[in-house]
Amino acid sequence: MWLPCGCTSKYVASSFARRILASYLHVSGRSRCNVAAFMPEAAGLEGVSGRAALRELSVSNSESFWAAVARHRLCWSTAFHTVQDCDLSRGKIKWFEGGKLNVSVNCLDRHVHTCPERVALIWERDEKGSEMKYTYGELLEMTCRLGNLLRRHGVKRGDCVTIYMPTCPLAVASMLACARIGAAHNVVFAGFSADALAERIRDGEMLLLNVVCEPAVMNSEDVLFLLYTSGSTGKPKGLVHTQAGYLLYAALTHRYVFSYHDGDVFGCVADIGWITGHSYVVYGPLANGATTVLFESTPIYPDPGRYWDMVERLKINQFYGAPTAIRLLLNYGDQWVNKYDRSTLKTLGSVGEPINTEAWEWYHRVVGDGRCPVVDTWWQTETGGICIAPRPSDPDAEIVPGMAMRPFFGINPVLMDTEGEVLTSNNTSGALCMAQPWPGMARTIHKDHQRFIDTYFQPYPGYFFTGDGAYRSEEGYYQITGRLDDVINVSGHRIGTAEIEDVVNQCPAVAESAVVGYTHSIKGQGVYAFVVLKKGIDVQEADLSRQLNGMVSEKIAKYASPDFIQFAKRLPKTRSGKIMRRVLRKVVESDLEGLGDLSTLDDPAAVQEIIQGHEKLLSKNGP
Ligand code: 6R9
Repeated sequence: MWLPCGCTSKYVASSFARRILASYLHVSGRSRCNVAAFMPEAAGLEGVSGRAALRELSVSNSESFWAAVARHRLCWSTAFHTVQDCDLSRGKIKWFEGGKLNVSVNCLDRHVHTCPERVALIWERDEKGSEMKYTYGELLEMTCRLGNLLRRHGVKRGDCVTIYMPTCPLAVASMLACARIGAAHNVVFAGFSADALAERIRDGEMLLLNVVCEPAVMNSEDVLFLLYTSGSTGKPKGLVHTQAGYLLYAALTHRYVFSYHDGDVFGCVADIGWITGHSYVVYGPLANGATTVLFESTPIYPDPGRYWDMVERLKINQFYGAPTAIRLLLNYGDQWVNKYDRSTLKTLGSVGEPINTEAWEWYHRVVGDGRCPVVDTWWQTETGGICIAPRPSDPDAEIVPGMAMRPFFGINPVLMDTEGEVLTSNNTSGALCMAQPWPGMARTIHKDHQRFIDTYFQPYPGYFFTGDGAYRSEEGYYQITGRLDDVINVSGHRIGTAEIEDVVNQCPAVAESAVVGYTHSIKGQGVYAFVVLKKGIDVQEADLSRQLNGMVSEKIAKYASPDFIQFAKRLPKTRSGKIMRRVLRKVVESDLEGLGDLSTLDDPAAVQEIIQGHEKLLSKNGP
């Protein structure tokens, strides 16, 4: 027997009555009414008179906050008895114990019950105009058939199923089918075309299978999935996420960071093999009953207008993409954007890397016509969902270009100095840590809990260490400065590589850049910049190098100006678009043996080009 998700008639009646009552009351009653409209379950929380108070309570009394949200937003078969049982110093994280639920029921059945004909997925296939739509009813049937298929093949609760499929409905149904029968999934990036794969799967016995598949009753802390991410050492880590806390956090962030409302079409163009695909293509949107887009093509196929053509055709309301794609498209000019009607867009999102000012401005001014908030969302595979983003905040609250800015509900960021002390003032930089647990965080590294503790909890005991550096502005806003291992120390001056890249990228001839440090006999570390030029740019490399050095000296400091500038056709990137600085560092240190795991690399040929370019530069300029 599945309990309804807090939306019992009793609840609706009482919150309705409260709202009516509040509208007749004084000012605090009015803002209480606003809070109720903003987040219904928050209306029952003591002392919450506005959004700022709600944010404060989510940190100061996080148990009450998360209990109310979990009761209201998830559909439980047994209610939880303990909100949280966490000890960050030991890497122990447990949420909603005693609770039982099924993630696929939360993502499908409950919406099928209320609106079976609502479109769950729009599959934007490689050929434009060939999109296919799947209703919640159809996705549930597909999921149940696959669940039965897996069971027939002996897959049991607690097993782990590796999914190697491109971003397509069958892949989503496979993830949900695992969740339905209680198996964990492990999605890896795939190269098959979806059609080729669908053909193979249709060939199997699928259509004969029953469309009813009894959902397994799962504990809150049973494993939902593992996802591999390559660490800075190059040895991939299988991060483990569990059922209730992850789903709740993905759903809540999806709803509030993007201001998603019922009936919106949500377009996150990430591959499902990346955590962004898990949380914001699949679990967050489906838990909220949204229509979510599965983007199976590339931003420049058949031309650089592809995204915006899709926005017009599918009437997308929220668009969520990566800075690397924005930088790429900016190169091709505004005409590819202006050709299409983008009036449905309400929020634009960015994820994966710091978004440089030029790309942010273009995204905001050209793509969003200057009227859509741009949310630069900071988070990680480890955090499960967005932790720092400009929204939610008051509708007219300022958004600073290229800044993630504000912590989400329940998130308590701190900056640490090199001695491991918490920095309390503003206008300061440090190592970004989280002082409190939240439901979406990873629970362990698959088969290596000690590595989990050593990596995330041991560097700053009692805190979760993100591995990123951040700056907190005078106003208290956060700006991510990049991975801490991407910090260079030149003659005792610590400088984030992202800071230098931001200046280099401001040069109109530059499409993108990557800066790394290398061992320098005098300065400790030297600065080495890889620069990719915009298409059709014809300049003398020596002249441009001088210009870039001048820009960095002027905007940052003389010591930050690159010792070497290598011009490259492209940079080695992960398939989610992150520049692999780890690989670039190894090339520059001439440690080709130590390149580490390259399995997440988008195109291995890019590394060979970089190695050759580096050798050429060295032979010209000496070591
Ligand atoms: C979601 C995702 C995590 C790392 C993270 C940080 C970088 C992500 C960012 C950002 C600056 C942003 N990162 N979003 N840096 N601004 N808005 O990307 O997960 O693949 O695990 O990478 O990506 O360095 O630590 P994942």
